[in-house]
Amino acid sequence: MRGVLLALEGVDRCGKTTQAARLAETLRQRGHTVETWRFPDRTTATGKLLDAYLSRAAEMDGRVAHLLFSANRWEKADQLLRTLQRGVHVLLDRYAYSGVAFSAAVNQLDIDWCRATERGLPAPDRVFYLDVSPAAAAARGGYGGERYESVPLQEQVRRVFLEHLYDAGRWHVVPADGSVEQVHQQLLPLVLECVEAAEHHNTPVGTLW
Ligand code: NYM
Ligand code: MG
Repeated sequence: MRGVLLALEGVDRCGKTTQAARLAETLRQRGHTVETWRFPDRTTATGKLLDAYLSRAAEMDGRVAHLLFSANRWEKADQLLRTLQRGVHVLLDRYAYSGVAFSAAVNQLDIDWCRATERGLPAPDRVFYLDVSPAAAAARGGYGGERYESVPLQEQVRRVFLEHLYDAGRWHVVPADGSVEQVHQQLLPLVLECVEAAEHHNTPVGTLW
């Protein structure tokens, strides 16, 4: 049986990284094989350019940044499919939805143009949108260091996620202003349901969009 592909999405500081680690730990305790992957992957050649862009060490046209974020996913797509085929579940800490939401909201790029570069990527079986209010996210540690980390921009990003990318068939919007443990307790049954369902029917991995 292939692994399931699950994406955690949301604005900056919504708790995706923390929740991905907690979910992976809980799934492993229950005997599942899980990997967490994060995008952008800052270790690759494109990732290093993106890290410089995000930390403001480099300036870049918004379209160029968008294409690099997209390339940063495409260069891992085959490896992602092979990992799923080995029966490993993959939790994605951001994916193509962040790619479209940030580029469209922050650099005012056309949404269809932004979506086009993601078309054909492996599609997550489920997307968990961690819905934190931008003001609560801003109050969490470390906010403000990178490009895009301001309350008005994050509000626009949230709007693109929920008004343009939300897909009722695939997305769960999980309120995320609560504690790590409260959010984990909301996410866990939803994630377990996907993982356990996958053990019964082996549908092929879909593609975006
Ligand atoms: N980001 C992330 C994008 O603008 N496009 C993308 O495709 C992805 C995956 O990068 N502010 C933005 C969102 C974040 C920033 O992400 C870095 P993180 O999860 O803080 O490392
Ligand atoms: Mg960040």
